[in-house]
Amino acid sequence: MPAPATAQPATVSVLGLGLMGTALAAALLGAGHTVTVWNRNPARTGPLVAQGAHPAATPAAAVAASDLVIVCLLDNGAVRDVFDGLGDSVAHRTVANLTNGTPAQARELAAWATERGARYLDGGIMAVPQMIAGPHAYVLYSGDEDAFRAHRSTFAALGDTRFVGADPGLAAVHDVALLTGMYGMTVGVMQAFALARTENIPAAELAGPLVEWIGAMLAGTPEEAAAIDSGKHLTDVSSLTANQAALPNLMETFRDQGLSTAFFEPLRELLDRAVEQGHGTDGLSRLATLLEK
Ligand code: FVH
Repeated sequence: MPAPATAQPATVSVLGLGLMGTALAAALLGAGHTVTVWNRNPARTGPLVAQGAHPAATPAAAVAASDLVIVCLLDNGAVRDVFDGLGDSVAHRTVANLTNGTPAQARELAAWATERGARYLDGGIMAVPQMIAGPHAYVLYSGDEDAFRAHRSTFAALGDTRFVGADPGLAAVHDVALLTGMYGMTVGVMQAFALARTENIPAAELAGPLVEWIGAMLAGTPEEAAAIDSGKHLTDVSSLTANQAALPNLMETFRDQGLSTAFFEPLRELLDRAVEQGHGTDGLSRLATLLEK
């Protein structure tokens, strides 16, 4: 269901004005909403107040000012600290907590909010601050679906809106899964740059080929997903036995160049175990089934 094209002006409070909270508040102001802001260090409210935001002296005052309260703090420990000081101000409000956290934390915060008469949404922001309100930003939401629908046109000021389920933990599950893919890619790319440096190859020279190669490999992700969902890991692309044979060459190269091989160890352990268990002719999708403890 697409979000409404235009939003009625809403009252929104933003708790937390770090890099991301500041971008969220600025986007809401830019969309014409009435925005109240609070930050632990009040100096950070200045630029937003200059853009038309209303400063709140306390989190409770910020919550009292708006129907919708967007929270974006460092972590959910900070959120819990702030929530503990809210008292009854949170009743009848919708709280959208876009702080990065775990599914268990989201469920616990949802229970806390619901007990106090609030509607709770948890969220995962799939963007860096500079992307907020741009075409590639989106935010995952889970929790109270009626609250999501009621405020969806306001959320649309931040980026695309994606509701992933009524279980408040689901946005965090999706968020953590997507971040896991990102960190895997980022760490791999940094390893590639580290290797290039040992031969004085400028990082810039490797950037284009990395984008081209990783992009080509990522294009196979839907096939990998279909293999995992169906349990049919047989492939004519690249067997685990072939990957197991190639990995020592990568590790030896890093060793020879004076670099750590730690990055490769988890992959080596998985490949060895997969082949040992008789999955040598399977594709890499098999590895996703071998992580359960
Ligand atoms: N920045 C990004 O690219 C990513 C994109 C994806 C989503 N993440 C998550 O967003 C949360 C906030 O990230 P941030 O980049 O805004 O972080 P900071 O700039 O470091 O700002 C942190 C704010 O949290 C406040 N804060 C910290 N501890 C407490 C506390 N105990 N009580 C109250 N507020 C607290 C801090 O306040 P202050 O230091 O200015 O007083 C900032 O407002 C985060 O979950 C990312 O994972 C961002």
